[in-house]
Amino acid sequence: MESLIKEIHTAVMEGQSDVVQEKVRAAMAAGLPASTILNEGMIAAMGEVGCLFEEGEYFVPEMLISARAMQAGLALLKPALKEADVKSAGKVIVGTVKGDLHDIGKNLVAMMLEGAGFEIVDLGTDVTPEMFVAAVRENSPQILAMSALLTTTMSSMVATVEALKAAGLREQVKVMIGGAPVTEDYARQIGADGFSTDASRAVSLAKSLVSAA
Ligand code: B1M
Repeated sequence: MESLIKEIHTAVMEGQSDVVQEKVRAAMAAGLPASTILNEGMIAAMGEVGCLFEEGEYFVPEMLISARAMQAGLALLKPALKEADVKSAGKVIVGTVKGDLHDIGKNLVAMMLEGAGFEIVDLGTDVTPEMFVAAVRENSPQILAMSALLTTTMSSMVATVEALKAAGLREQVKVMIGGAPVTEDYARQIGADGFSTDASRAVSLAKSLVSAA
């Protein structure tokens, strides 16, 4: 039993989607709880991937491959997790802002957050402030996470924060932002609650925002 969890852990770290799926199936067939497979196998592995990335041992491609392997396993676990009603770490709306079609970083952030147990509502790319506001109203998330890769689209982040205020929703949701041109100063300027430089740090930020709420 324990060795299956170890094998899932290793396969996620090595980004072997097929092996992750094979071992997750075996672990479920052996009667291991979905929450154990998720927390001790996959989430723990993604946590380690995050540490290795921060230490410069892993780079974006390795992190992406691990995240994909984790998603492959998660797809098999999801029905069982719903049945077991495993507590979500929080709900996060994610999207790339209006006018911006870059989604690789945003997807990586979403995958890492999902790997850490957050429930993700991904609005995709080219998301207008109105679409973000509507999604916050509809889903009542703990966090709204916006990504921008272009200096010309960053202004949509402040427009979204203002739109949240105008809709009376700003106090109900924490706003985190990121993307290559985004800085901590900019986050402060526009009244966001947090900023992170990469997907791994986005997870620690999201956790701290939820626990501070
Ligand atoms: Co574009 N592009 N692009 N592009 N593109 C950049 C961003 C650019 C820097 C290239 C350059 O000129 N050197 C430049 C922007 C310049 C600027 O604004 N200062 C640029 C440009 C100009 C353009 C076009 C305007 C080009 C044109 O058509 N003339 C055009 C715009 C289209 C549009 O969006 N409307 C365009 C188009 C494209 C492609 C479609 C070809 C493609 C995108 C494909 C896709 O995403 N599906 C593309 C690509 C691939 C890039 C580069 C080469 C790579 C971006 C990437 O995916 N990086 C990029 C140059 C570069 O960054 N070196 C470039 C890998 C990814 C993992 O990193 O997205 O930074 P990143 O995400 C990181 C962090 O930023 C952070 O975590 C992630 C993982 O660690 N992060 C967050 C991101 N979001 C976060 C959110 C968070 C927290 C952290 O919390 C919410």
